[in-house]
Amino acid sequence: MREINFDGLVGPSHNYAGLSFGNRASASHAGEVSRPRVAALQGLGKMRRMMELGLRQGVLLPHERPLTGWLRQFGFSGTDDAVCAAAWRNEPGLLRTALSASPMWTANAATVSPAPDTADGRCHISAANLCTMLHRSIEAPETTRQLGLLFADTDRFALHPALPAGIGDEGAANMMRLCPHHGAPGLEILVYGETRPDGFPARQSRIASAAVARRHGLAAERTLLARQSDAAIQAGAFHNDVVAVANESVLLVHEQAFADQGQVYDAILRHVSSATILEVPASLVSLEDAIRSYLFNAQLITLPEGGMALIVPDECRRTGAVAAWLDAATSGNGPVRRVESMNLRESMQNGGGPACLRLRIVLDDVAEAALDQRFLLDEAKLEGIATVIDDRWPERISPDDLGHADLWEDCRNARRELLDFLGFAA
Ligand code: SUG
Repeated sequence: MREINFDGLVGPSHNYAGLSFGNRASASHAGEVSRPRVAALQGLGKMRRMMELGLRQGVLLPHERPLTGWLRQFGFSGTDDAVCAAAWRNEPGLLRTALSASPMWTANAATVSPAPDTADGRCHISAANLCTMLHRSIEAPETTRQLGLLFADTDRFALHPALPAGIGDEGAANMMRLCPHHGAPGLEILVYGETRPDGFPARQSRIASAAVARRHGLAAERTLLARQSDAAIQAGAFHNDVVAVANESVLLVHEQAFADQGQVYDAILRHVSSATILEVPASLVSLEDAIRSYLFNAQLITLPEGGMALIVPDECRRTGAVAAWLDAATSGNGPVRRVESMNLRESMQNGGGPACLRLRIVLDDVAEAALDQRFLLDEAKLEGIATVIDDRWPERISPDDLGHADLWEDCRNARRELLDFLGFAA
């Protein structure tokens, strides 16, 4: 079995509206000018690199923006442009919400339990409701539609709808899977948080994590519900994947990621006795540096030739303590053979690193063949997507542009052309 990453293609409306309370990057870049074309090409560059490294790569599609149907629920009526114009005049925050390109962060699209972990031997997928942030709560219907196409084969896949709103579920960003190798039954660690009064919100609730485990038919002895530390949430780790990442038998984790760090390590070592836990102490890398650099939002991948690579954002090299830790970690005989830095600055400025941009799925050949192949990439599709981005994605979006009909039209046309190219009717 192997892992396939499905990256969210950065949509043409990518902008900095500061919509995500508790996400420090989103807050600090609010009001800046975004560069959607560069952003999408940066994301595509990561997909290309993964393919060069010998991994299978897929893509999930940008959602319709502005999401006029959603705005109509607030009493705005008329043509699509009239709806957007009235929203901009009366409730600009709603139009900003309806223009968010946040579906790019597909680690939040769903939680995936591969077939070896589940009672019925199918791969189970739960779409996330993302109900804590308004702009992300509008994603689930379109995400569910795309996942329904991708995983249409019900002999291999079971797709569960998003949980009811009010019970925060933010998907795979809050799940880690530890196993001797991808195809073996894994220990699934579902990480939740608890909201403190006056603090940043915890976006994954314990009830949601427990529900996902039940729905997916996970064995109790291979399931751990672990609580995120308050310190991590308050430092800006709004998802667990900002302070920890796992791949097969390796966990890379900050010392202050969990409320009970020992409980997590014991469970891992009980399940995979040969596991390697690379704990980064706060004395070497503070939570602040971890969150600024997004060290733990790396993609830790198994290379086809053996060994693992860590795909980190460029910001890691520019954060002294993190760069030093990376050099030390790769100089010895550890499991991480190499580190590659990627420039994902446009997404990073909204709090989305390499791991946020991908949904990982472990599959065998038969299940892979059962996927809707339109979502899988090859060289020709990469080229074609790059051409559509070059031709159609806006070069820049300033905060005022969000209220202009030209931008709405450009976003609709850009997405339509991409969907046409990939064989999806808009
Ligand atoms: O949900 N940023 C996203 C970043 C998601 C990162 N995902 C993972 N850690 N897996 C969020 O906070 C910013 C949008 C804005 O401010 O316009 C935003 O939604």
